[in-house]
Amino acid sequence: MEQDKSGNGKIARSQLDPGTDLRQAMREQVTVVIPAKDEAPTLDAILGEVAPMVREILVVDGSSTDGTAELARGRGHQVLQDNGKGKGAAMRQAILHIHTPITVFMDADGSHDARDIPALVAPILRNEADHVSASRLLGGSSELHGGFDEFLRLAGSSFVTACINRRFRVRLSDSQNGFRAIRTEVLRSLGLREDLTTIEQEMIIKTLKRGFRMGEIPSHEHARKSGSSHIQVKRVWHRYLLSLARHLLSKT
Ligand SMILES: Nc1nc2c(ncn2[C@@H]2O[C@H](COP(=O)(O)OP(=O)(O)O)[C@@H](O)[C@H]2O)c(=O)[nH]1
Ligand SMILES: [Mg+2]
Repeated sequence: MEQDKSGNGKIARSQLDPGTDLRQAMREQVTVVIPAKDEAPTLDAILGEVAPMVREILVVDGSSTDGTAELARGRGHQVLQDNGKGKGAAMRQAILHIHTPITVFMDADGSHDARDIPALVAPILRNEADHVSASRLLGGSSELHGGFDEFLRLAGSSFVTACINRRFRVRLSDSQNGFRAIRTEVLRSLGLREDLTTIEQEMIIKTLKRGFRMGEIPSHEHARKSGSSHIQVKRVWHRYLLSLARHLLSKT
């Protein structure tokens, strides 16, 4: 575990071989929130893999028409309907429904590897971090390279990360991944406002601004296993810059 204590937040990097205690603590203390919009082809396998690892799974459905919500309910998981404003709004809606000390956010398209959840949660359980982000830059990505869209995403993400690092004197590598673990009380204290996927950078900025400890672990991002991304980078890139400026400059 490396730690950089030079800024407001500490950077914790860890790759952990989870022991029995960690597995037990996860079954008692972790809720996994999965925002899902038309992800039935991949959701079933994810639920099957994640359910034995954690206390609860909460699926936030984006008015799916492919049976996503029915599938999750059929497996006995709580399903919330989002308000149609976007993934960030869907994640915010889940916050009041979490009853465990640790929350993990994970996508439903097969990009995130459930086997990395223990490593995400471990630094929090060891009290070395309050919020741990999975990094595609440390763990590699099968989605972030190759075309112009990918180039835009990677360049934009790196720019945002560099701004955050400069502002808080930290050394994060990935500011945009949706795969993260956070203490639920910290999550509630952030006062999140973003409706889109801009919520990922908002969560990191507000964590650091409030002096909480930010960590990262390497995690490979797999290619989406079915369907296509809900994000059209060319249409929303300016929202990331506006959100970045707003949260870096504002006092809250
Ligand atoms: N509930 C809900 N989930 C969404 C919405 N938009 C995207 N998602 C989910 O958020 C996750 C990430 O979305 P995705 O399209 O894969 O974005 P990308 O990984 O950045 O290309 C997936 O599980 C989506 O189903 C939305 O408006 N509402
Ligand atoms: Mg995806």
